[in-house]
Amino acid sequence: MTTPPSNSPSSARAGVSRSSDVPLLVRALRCQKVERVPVWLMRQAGRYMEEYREVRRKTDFLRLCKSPALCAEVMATAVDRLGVDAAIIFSDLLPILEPLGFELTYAPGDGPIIGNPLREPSDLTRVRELTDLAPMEYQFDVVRQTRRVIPKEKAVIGFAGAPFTLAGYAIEGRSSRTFERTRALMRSEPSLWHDFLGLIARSVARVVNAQMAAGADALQLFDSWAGVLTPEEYRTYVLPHLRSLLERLTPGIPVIYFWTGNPALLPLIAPLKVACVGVDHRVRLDDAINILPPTTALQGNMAPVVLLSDIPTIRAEVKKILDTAAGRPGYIFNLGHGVLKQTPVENAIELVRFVQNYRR
Ligand code: 1CP
Repeated sequence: MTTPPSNSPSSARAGVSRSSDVPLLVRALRCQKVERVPVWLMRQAGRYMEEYREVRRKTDFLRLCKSPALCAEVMATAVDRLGVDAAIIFSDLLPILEPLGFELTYAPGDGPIIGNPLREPSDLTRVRELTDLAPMEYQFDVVRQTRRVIPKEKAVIGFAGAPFTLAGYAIEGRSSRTFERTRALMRSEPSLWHDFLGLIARSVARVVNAQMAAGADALQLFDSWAGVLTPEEYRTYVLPHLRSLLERLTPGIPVIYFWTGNPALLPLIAPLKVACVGVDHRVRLDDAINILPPTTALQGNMAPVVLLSDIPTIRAEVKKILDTAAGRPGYIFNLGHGVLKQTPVENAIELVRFVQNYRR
């Protein structure tokens, strides 16, 4: 495959879709044939980048999330340095919990803390469904300002947490690797569980619809911790709420569903009505290609730890992934999960450049 210059008649003859109005990433999400594989990285703006650390020395994290001009600048700086094909808005999963009635802080080095986690049925009385979107207006402003500073051919991705992952933080009250309280509560208080997840799904749907209305080109729903669940837990306690969220989205929104950790969930995820499914590094890319319908795009797969090795190793890993995905319409290069804090920025830059220039 070669990359002819834009508007080349040969690309039109080859049936390559190249509408300059539609970002490359969005065309790949639609499984259209594209001139090259788009690439961006989860957590591409973050602690591994000196420019970000500089901003954080002056602003605490939650305040940063509520400063749209600064959020747009942080993401634009990362996009510019890396040369990636998409900007995800700079924000976080958890601020949406504030207008739902949760007290959120980020302790330095400790991650998010919820001061009043949901633990029993009476706690649900103080949880509010988000119907008035005014408290999230700063996030829609982040979308508008990011769209303004990012070149048109690059996509701006809005995002939110998926119901299970958001509920997990609201119930545990902090980061967890196992979500034991959350999984115990599903079983011991199923009606509380379903009421709470229904409320989250409706609230998130309103927020992400508003992100799209503010100018986002696509949406990523992060179910980062879904992999801690058994397939039965996922089917019974999570899928119905995920489907209800998806049904509430404005028709035509391209959604990327991101989850990690348990390849056994993939057959349950495959029938979801989303444009794209994230494939983390624990899933074999060729298995995902076989299991997902040909009309669903795929994103991801390189283990973030590869970026801690040397350039020849990184190139070899990227090549393996691109060769496996070659010919599959609708593949987006990304890591299986976020960029690690200790990643050398030069390695991330080289990765992006290599994906964009790779020819089989
Ligand atoms: O400066 C800092 O120390 C804050 C670190 C940080 C950053 C840079 C947090 C705290 N969030 C973010 C930004 C962020 N979070 C983005 C912006 C885009 C980007 O940098 O490219 C996005 C999309 C998220 C989403 C997010 N927040 C997720 C889903 C993605 C994932 O990694 O799975 C999750 C799980 C969170 C929760 C969160 N935010 C921050 C922390 C420390 C945590 C907890 C993670 C955990 O529980 O282990």
